[in-house]
Amino acid sequence: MDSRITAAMAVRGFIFDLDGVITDTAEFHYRGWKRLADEMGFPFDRAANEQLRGVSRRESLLRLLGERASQFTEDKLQDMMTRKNAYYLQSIQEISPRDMLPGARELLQELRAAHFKIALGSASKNARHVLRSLEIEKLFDAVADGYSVERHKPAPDLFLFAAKALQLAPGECVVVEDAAAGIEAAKAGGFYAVGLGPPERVGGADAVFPNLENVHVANVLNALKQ
Ligand code: B16
Ligand code: MG
Repeated sequence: MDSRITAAMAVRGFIFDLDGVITDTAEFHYRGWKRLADEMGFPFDRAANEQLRGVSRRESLLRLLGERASQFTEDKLQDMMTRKNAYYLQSIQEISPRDMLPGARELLQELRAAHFKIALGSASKNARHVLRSLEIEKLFDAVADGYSVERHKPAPDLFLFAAKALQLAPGECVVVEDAAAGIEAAKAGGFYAVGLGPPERVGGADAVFPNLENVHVANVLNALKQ
């Protein structure tokens, strides 16, 4: 039997990224960074924000600052991250179960009903807070977030942490991601990767969908066999 077919049949768990997959907190991250950049007098726009998709808070700040980063002490960098996070937390106060991206809740529920194990694999330190606001904490067997590992995406560490928590091997798990750094992390760790978004961004995945709308377990497993 073709090795890809055998492997897709071996899938026992799913690891979901949060921002851009389950809910769209990207806009709130953008507004937080934009407010900080405006206050500091740094240029920042939506195009620059695309470079921050899926990367950690610290790496986001370093990318935003570019060559300016070396002018700042560690204390000042920490201060800027704290300020941005305060703006972000203010803006996500209103998040509710209505803010799930189309198809996400349905797929999570279908996976649970079919007894797949489910983990979160998000770079965010606010991930648990967001899961609670969306009222979906109970759908996850494990949570890997911004506190779980030192090395962030594109390193595979976060997804390896999630797989271990699920007691599964990487080859038994599908990672669902919207960021190029996340796809790179999944492939580096030996996971199946499902990319959500344009192929220019997530084309390195084993299967690509525009988003999770009308995506069922069977669609994912069949796409992995292609
Ligand atoms: P925080 P994900 C990522 O979430 C976001 O996409 C990214 O923009 C953000 O900088 C990162 O979390 C860290 O978030 O500041 O809340 O710790 O896509 O990995 O779910
Ligand atoms: Mg993401």
